[in-house]
Amino acid sequence: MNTSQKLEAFDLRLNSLRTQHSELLEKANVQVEQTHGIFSRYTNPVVTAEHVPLEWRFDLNPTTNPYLLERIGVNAAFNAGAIKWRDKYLVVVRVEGYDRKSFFAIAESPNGIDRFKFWERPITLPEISDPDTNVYDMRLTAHEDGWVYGVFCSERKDPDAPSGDTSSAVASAGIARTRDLLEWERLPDLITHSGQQRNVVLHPEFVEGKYAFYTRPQDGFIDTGSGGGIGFGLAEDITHAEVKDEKILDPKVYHTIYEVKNGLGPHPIRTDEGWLHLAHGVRNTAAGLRYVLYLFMTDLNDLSRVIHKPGGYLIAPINEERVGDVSNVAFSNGWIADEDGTVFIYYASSDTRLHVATSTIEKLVDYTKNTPEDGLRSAASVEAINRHIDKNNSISS
Ligand code: M1P
Repeated sequence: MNTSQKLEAFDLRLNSLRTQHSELLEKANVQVEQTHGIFSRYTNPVVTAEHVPLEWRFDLNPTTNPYLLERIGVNAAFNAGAIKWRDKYLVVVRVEGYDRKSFFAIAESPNGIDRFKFWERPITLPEISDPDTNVYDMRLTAHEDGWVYGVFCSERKDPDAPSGDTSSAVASAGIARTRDLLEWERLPDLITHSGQQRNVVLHPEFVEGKYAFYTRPQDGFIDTGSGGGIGFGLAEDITHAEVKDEKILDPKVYHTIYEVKNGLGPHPIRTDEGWLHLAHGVRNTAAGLRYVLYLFMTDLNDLSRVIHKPGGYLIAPINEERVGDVSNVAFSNGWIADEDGTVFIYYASSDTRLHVATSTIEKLVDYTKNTPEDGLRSAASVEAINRHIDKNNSISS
């Protein structure tokens, strides 16, 4: 090919990439009713690796990239925090490169269900003196102190790993805050005294004049060991946050969907009946771990007291959601409760892509209050079904 043919090929390819990209970004999402009536899924994921701007992935200069090859690949776009911001629906996506490093980037939608578009640049998250190797799963909290906080997992190589062990890691809760979602101030990581931390969430209101954190203590990076469960504790000073005492409010339990471990999703939503929580539970199977999402409610005045807990899961991965980099995973760290009572649940499937499910506060509260609790035995499950049948028979007779 001579130079002008090369340039022509370059332009053709660039136009085609741009067309495909804008078609993807404009694609409408269609609601799919579910038999259970509790929430709706949508036909398409809301954010995928392909949504990432071409400018991040390609050198668009025909002189330095004559074949228009992708220079920086994006592997996945998933586990996103969420916030309604200036009438737009924003997700802070965990974007993972081909190099396995995750970072955060904001995508914005006019309606919360489709047309998500990334902002011009990913978030530049300041590092602290001991830099993170990897950061992921940011939970956003618009706190009553006026700041928007992002609490996320900060991962570093285990300094005590024996030589040759290049996998062992240590997870802790990183904290950053912003007033405009553009400039972020990094604060010291949360200090706890219970091992490693992932899935840490900041409560939006002061509790006893202090910052309240939901935690998930565990002994190792993957295994909970003697730790586990969703914990709760208070910190006096957010600029040097330390939770001295953690109370486990939602433990892991044998033969449940959260038998191996669990962790809070986004911060809870205040309702008239209590704080509504979305969490993930993990069980073991012959095919590996299975992550599903469940709801529970805590007391408005005693945040560490669970007052309603439906048995089983709300959202489990189905169909193509079941397959990805880490298959059989539904995970959520973001939801938005809109002024009209609509709830947008942003959940990721199999550590690969981001979806939305919609419901309402009223329906989710009804579900949480009235779904039978886990009876923890097969016989108790049958008893619950029989109570239903008896109730239904008394209506028809
Ligand atoms: O791979 C599934 C999930 O595993 C972790 O969650 P947990 O700490 O509860 O095991 C996180 O790394 C999460 O990002 C991931 O989706």
